[in-house]
Amino acid sequence: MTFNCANNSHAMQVDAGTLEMTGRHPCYSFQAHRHYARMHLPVAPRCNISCNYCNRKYDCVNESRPGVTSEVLTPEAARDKYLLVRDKVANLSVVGIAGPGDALANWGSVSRTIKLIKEVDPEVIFCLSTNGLMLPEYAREIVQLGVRHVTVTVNCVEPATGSLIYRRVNYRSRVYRGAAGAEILLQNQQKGIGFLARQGVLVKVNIVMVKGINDERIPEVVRLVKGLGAFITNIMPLVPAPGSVFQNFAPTDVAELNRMREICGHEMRQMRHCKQCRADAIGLLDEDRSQEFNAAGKKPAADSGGSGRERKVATAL
Ligand code: CLF
Ligand code: SF4
Repeated sequence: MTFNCANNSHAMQVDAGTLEMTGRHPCYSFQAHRHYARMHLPVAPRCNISCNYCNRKYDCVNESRPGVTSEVLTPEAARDKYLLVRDKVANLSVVGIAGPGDALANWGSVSRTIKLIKEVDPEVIFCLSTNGLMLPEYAREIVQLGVRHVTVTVNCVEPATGSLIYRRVNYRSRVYRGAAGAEILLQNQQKGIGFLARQGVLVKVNIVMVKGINDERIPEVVRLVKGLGAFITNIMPLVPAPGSVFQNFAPTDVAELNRMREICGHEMRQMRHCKQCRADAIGLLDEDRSQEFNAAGKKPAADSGGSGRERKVATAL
């Protein structure tokens, strides 16, 4: 049985099982976010690109508030933490992997984590967040593992704008800078989104709105990813990360953000309830309980000022 997602003129076929999962996914369904909890497992410390809004001392800004750092877990420790949390958090429906680096730059650990958790709980919904660089390599495996919800951050459609956002792209053991790197990244994002959508995966596209950089061209991004079969877009504010290239940029104006969501809402479904959660977030989107489950009861760093308590995250660059 399939469902025709008529909100997108590029109709996509979603099977009934995926649709049922989506009704319990707090990010993909506004209604679900009041009732269903997610937990993030921070098993992905490395990243393969350098975004100008990122400071790699912290979690991936493509999905998280800057200034938030998370512990890193091995796949086995992640499975054990999942079992502990499942017993204590009601309506835990989704296990997401959202950093603290890029999920696909750590695919060995990420895929092992998914397999280990599936062994103990075949019913849980898995969700991944990625910059999309490695999607052409891993999209098939993602589908084979049964992951039906993937977020890709796409900030622009062409390399010239990309060169203002991405400093470096580390791809197949070579470093590409400026527009050359952006071109590889954008092509891989687009290939990956198209492939996943054709396989019935619901792709959420995050877009970080940066005034003077990509803000005027966000409707083009939305049109492009709609054409590729994405399910929903999530236009997020820039929250300038201390120590990043964009640290002195103004935070995205809320009225301008809402106006852009409104404009793009005529094109396709918009997420408006994102909390830019941390890479080890646990609970309802409005009620983070991660500190309760932090290793050995240590208080995790959650400051925005780079106070020196940050954990140094391994990075590929
Ligand atoms: Fe996590 Fe992201 Fe999956 Fe949700 S979060 S990997 S899609 S389960 Fe949700 Fe958090 Fe916003 Fe992300 S509120 S930052 S959109
Ligand atoms: Fe930082 Fe990598 Fe995430 Fe970009 S994709 S915000 S560089 S962790």
